[in-house]
Amino acid sequence: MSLQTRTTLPFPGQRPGTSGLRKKVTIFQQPGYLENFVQSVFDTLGDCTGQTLVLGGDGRYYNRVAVQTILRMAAAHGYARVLVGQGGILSTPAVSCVIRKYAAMGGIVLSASHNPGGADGDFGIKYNIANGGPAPESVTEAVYQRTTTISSYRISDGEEIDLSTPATHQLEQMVVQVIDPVADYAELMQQLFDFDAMRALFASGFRMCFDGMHAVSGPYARAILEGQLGAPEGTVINAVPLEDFGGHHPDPNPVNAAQLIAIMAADDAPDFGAASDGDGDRNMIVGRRFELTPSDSLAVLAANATLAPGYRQGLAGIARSMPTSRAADRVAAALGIPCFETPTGWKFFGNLLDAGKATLCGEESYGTGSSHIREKDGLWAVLFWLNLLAVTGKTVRQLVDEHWARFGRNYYSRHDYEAIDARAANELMASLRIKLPALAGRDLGNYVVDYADDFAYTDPVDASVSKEQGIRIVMTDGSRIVFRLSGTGTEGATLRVYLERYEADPTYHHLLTQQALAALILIAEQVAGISGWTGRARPSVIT
Ligand code: VG1
Ligand code: CO
Repeated sequence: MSLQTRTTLPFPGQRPGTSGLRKKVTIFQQPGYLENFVQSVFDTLGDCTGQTLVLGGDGRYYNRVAVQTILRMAAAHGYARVLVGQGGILSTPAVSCVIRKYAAMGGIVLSASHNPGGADGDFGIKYNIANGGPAPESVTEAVYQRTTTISSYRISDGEEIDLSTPATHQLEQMVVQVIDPVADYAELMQQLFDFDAMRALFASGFRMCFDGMHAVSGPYARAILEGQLGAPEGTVINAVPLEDFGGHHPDPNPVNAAQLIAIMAADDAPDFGAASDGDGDRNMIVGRRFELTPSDSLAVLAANATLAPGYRQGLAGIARSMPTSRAADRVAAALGIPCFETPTGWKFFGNLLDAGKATLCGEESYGTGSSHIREKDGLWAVLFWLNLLAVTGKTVRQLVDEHWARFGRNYYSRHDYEAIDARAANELMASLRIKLPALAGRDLGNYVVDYADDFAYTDPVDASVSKEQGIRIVMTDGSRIVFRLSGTGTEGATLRVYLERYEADPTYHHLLTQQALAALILIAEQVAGISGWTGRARPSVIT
């Protein structure tokens, strides 16, 4: 066994997006591609001698190969110890939990999250820092710069490590500790939620369906819901992680989790439904014949947070990404706590959580989380809801109806135009940017524009500035249209159009969402010329 330095040439385009570097598997399979990126991460970090690294992924195709490569590279960089999930598996929230619990220097998550997997699908890699959260832009940008000049990487030529059972191995001077991927995470959940109340709920005959989407959360959900809370076997469907997620998009929204939606719409539907994504950090909450937006989910959790033991002392603040609906802002105002508005991507919540300024965070893209870790957390959100259902004895629909009656309803929808021509997408955004200064005060349909801008964020903790984070057109009644380009896709560009309208009057709280937003949808098309630029008459996904 020996350490080697191998020469390499830079690959173009290794700039991390909203959440790490995501590319087609075939791109990652090019010799040196993964190694270059990992070496650039290690070079950016500096001295790793004696440190602990956490390593795991969502089990998608190429996960097993990448884990072995990264172990051999870590051994060549002086790490004292790598904690790696059994089988190379760790959900994104579990990585965050383990980094924090064992005071690791950081972790590497192998996932392309909600993107499809398999040999023709996507792969991804992301570095998380010592607080357990995604590296901030300053780090990801430095990594990218390093990838453009890299000329060699260091690696051990040691043997493949057996990851099939929890055990300790030696690789060069480094200890490889294969850990149970679920145990630490499950222990954290027990500290936050009322497991007795949830056990009693299941014992009373309460029925639930959790869709693991053949992704990483299946084993976590089985261990906690079926194993610890006594939910009947079969509560978790599609529970076995597969390298290609069974050919589906592991994206928990009503379009991609159609099986769960059908189960929850049936006459004999269970009381509660939920799904998570590829790497286990997203959640979709579904009531019986009732779909809930993630923005509303965040607001309801915030309004009822003190019902869960881990949040009994109340919330310091709430943070949401800019395109997320402003339902949570109304709760924050009622609670007398601040509500922060950040750019899209969980990395922007890290500083607010570390500084104790925010306790709950959420994104409209089925992401919810809290200060318990530094990633969004799918199963955590599901358990939070279960805890609320257990202690209130109410249904999802009742809790949400009561919430709207008290705070009003923020009708909300996101329209995605996926895999469109990247140049056309950029031109659409550029032409929209030019129009912004002239929009304020103008009539658009029955709306009057209050202001229109390109969202820029100054981090309240470290004063770092992030520009061009989404174009927003805000009406005088608080309704909004937001346009942004996705930073996680791997084919062409994806345009996201976010639509929001506030309705205070309970008589109008049960309209069909797309109808309630029809006037704004029309305005979005007229202002941005979406069909002209994209050649698409309608979005490919509506959530
Ligand atoms: C999307 C979502 C964003 C989320 C990101 C990563 O990014 O919109 O809210 O944080 O995915 O989530 P984008 O740039 O495509 O809009 V995950 O679960 O894919 O790590
Ligand atoms: Co994810």
